[in-house]
Amino acid sequence: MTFTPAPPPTRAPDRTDRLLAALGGILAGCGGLAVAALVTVTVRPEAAPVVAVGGFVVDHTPAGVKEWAIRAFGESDKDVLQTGVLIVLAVLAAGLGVLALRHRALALAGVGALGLVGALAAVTRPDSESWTDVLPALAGAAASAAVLYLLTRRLVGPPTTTPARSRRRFLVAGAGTLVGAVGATFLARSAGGDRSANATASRNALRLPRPASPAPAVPAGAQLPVDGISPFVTPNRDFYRVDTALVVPRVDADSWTLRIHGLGVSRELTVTLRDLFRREVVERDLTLNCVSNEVGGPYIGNARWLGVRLADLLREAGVRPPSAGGPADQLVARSVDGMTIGSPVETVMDGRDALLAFGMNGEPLPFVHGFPVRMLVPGLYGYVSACKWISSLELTTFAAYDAYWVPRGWSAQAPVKTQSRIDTPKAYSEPRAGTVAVAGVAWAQHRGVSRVQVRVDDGPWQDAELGAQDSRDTWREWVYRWRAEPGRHTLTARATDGTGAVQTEQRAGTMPDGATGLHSVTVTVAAAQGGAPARGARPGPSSTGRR
Ligand SMILES: Nc1nc2c(c(=O)[nH]1)N[C@H]1C(S)=C(S)[C@@H](COP(=O)(O)O)O[C@H]1N2
Ligand SMILES: [Mo]
Repeated sequence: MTFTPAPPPTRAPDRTDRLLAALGGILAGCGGLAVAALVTVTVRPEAAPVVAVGGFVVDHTPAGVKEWAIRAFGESDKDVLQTGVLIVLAVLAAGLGVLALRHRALALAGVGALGLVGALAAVTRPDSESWTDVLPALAGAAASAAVLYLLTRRLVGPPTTTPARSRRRFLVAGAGTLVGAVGATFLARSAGGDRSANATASRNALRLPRPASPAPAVPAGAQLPVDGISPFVTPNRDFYRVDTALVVPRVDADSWTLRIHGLGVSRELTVTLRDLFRREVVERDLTLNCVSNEVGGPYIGNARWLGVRLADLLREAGVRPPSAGGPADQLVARSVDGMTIGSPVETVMDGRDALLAFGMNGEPLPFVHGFPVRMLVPGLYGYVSACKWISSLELTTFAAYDAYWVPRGWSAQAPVKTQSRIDTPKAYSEPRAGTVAVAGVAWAQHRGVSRVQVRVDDGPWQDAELGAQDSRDTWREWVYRWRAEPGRHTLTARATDGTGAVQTEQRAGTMPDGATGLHSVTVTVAAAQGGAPARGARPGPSSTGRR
């Protein structure tokens, strides 16, 4: 009689195994992302899988959803997006972990598929210039698959070990993975900082040239002495930021060039920053605003810019505007991150101060605002004029080429619409009865603002006092001294531009070429002498105590 061993007892995975397997999937994902981060350091920050997939999502999100996201999340929209990508990834990773319990090969194939998605996203980004952009995602997927394999093998096998022992071994390996992933991520962070050191050093070392054509001093009366009104010049740190860049491009000023080419260019030009510094440098105050700004919204700022006249450079390249027989009617600016922004050649060359700017409020452009050089055209919304991190200018036609936002539903041409905003009092505030300064800003770049009026409830339009006009390319402050009576009141403002056209009260959304309508705020005026808040006061610390 021979002794045959009994078949090994196979243990069906239970709830705890599945939970641990899901955790294992997530740990494998963390390990993969950490390895991807390390490899990213040797490629470029934009090739990081989460960044690349996030960029793909940005480019393919329907316009309506994007507008909603900007409204809901404001300038943190990018963090929200990346967090969203990470959450989706975590859910998929947990699922693959559970799948690996029974169908390990299938789960590993799933990890590979995720790696391919990341790699494809990275290498198809418009700014991708090398196949090496696939490396972070592929290396990450390989690492992730290895971790998943090792962890699940500990969890389900070998059958001779007790469940408690396999789980202990799993947890030890899992903790090791986590420590390794965190360490690798920190390492990648610090090494990544070194990579952009050149750009930072080039910005720190930059000495801006003196303007041959300085901007006149801001007139004394441009800034009204009213509490709560926008500062006439927006400090750089408060200047709004709108762009699609999930990683802020860090361009080395010393190796930056701009190429001017295309239809009707008789002398193609490539200029360096030093070349621009040697040209006639001009300084101008210009107000920039975003087409996505809702009536009363925050996406507008006014700064003192230093740069060169774009029209001069174009003329040097032999470009003629359409009115002088030039064949190109669109100037397409391209940035290092692949953004394309189209402006009418006629507008850029009509004598206004269209700039290639390298200075902002006395310092080199901040990285987020386009260092080393950006474009600005007074009178046009940012998405059709203000290309940051600019790398080339191509002359073409509107018929032949749609810039980035055009197939996404925005107009190819978009001059700024006349608008006014009430900065103070704030909506739902409770000013005291008596004289209340109702004040804000109004803008109609390149046409100027000639009048601002305020209406209280359904009353007549009353003229506001205007701050001094700096230039017709800047916004203008205004104040209306209101004799406020107790109760609930709605204040509305409207501007008239330099051509005499009154801001329309017709409401329109931001899409496709800028919002219209009048900004209103509702306030509740409290009685003058410290008494009870007026009826209708909003529930708040001052009124809840009385109920
Ligand atoms: N490269 C690049 N340039 C860009 C954008 C962008 O997404 N990428 N956004 C444009 C838009 S929509 C606006 S409103 C302005 C905003 O400039 P700011 O961020 O300096 O305020 O930049 C413009 N230039
Ligand atoms: Mo914008």
